[in-house]
Amino acid sequence: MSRRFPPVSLIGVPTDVGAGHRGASLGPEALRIAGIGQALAARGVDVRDCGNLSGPPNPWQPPVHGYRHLEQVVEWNRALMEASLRELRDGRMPVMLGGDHCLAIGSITAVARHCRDTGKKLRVLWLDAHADFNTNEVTPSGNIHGMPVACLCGLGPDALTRLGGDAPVLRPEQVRQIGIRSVDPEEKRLVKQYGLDIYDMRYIDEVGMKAVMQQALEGVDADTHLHVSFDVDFIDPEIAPGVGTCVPGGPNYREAQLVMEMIADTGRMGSLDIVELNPVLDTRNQTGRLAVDLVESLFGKSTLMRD
Ligand code: 6HN
Ligand code: MN
Ligand code: MN
Ligand code: MN
Repeated sequence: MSRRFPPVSLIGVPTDVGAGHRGASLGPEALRIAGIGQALAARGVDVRDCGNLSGPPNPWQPPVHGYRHLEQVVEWNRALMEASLRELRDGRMPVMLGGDHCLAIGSITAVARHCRDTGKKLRVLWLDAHADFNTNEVTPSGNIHGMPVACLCGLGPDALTRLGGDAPVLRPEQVRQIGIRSVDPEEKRLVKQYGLDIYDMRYIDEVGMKAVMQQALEGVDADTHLHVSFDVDFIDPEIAPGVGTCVPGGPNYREAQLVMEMIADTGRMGSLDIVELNPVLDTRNQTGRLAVDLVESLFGKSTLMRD
């Protein structure tokens, strides 16, 4: 069963500088305590825990020109981009233990660079309650964790859009967003203008998760690198309360599992972010344990043996 999965490198990114609540910086340790390393090893995956990256502390300042903590966000993402690229070049699958969702800028910039070098097609699956497509001009909060997809598509400050040199890192058609149910008014206009492929909760209710995932994975082939950006607030907060920005009406346990199982079936996942877990808001690491349970399914654990 480990055949389909390359060796994994866990990279802890203990930061909450992009968020509006403190606490996501404790996410990496909560995921370790929930047993992420052991769970993957038990799946037969070769796991190396690289420990935590270091970066600037959270200065807890108000936004400046529509960005809160821009300098700190840039510094964390630069460190992550370099660390992630190192693991990718070493033939390993980086698994980012977040940390708030701003870290997807560094993570995906590294993956895009690696795909360019190796001639792979990159597809990003963005599992989230939010579209994360704000800019400093339209953001209601100034929190950069609400902006990573826009930055990756070239909308944002040079320091973030050109972290790896070239911009844009992604074309909108490389992204599929699943589980979306909270988009700010001006952000809505932007996602329409950029033509983002959004499978929102209404669409999931109407056609069902299986059809949604078939569509989101259409065209994925042997030359595809799938990057999964898993924001834990994707899941319904009834079962995943440990997040800073929870929105009711998300996928239930089985719907979330099906998403992970269908991604695992492709055998093409090459990198993964696990973000926005906030242990301070959780109950006895319930959400941390659920995240690990879902990640096991991403690595091929299903209810029945289908291998
Ligand atoms: N996340 N759209 C809101 C904002 O402040 O821009 C919420 C963003 C949440 C971001 O959960 O990664
Ligand atoms: Mn979110
Ligand atoms: Mn997010
Ligand atoms: Mn439902």
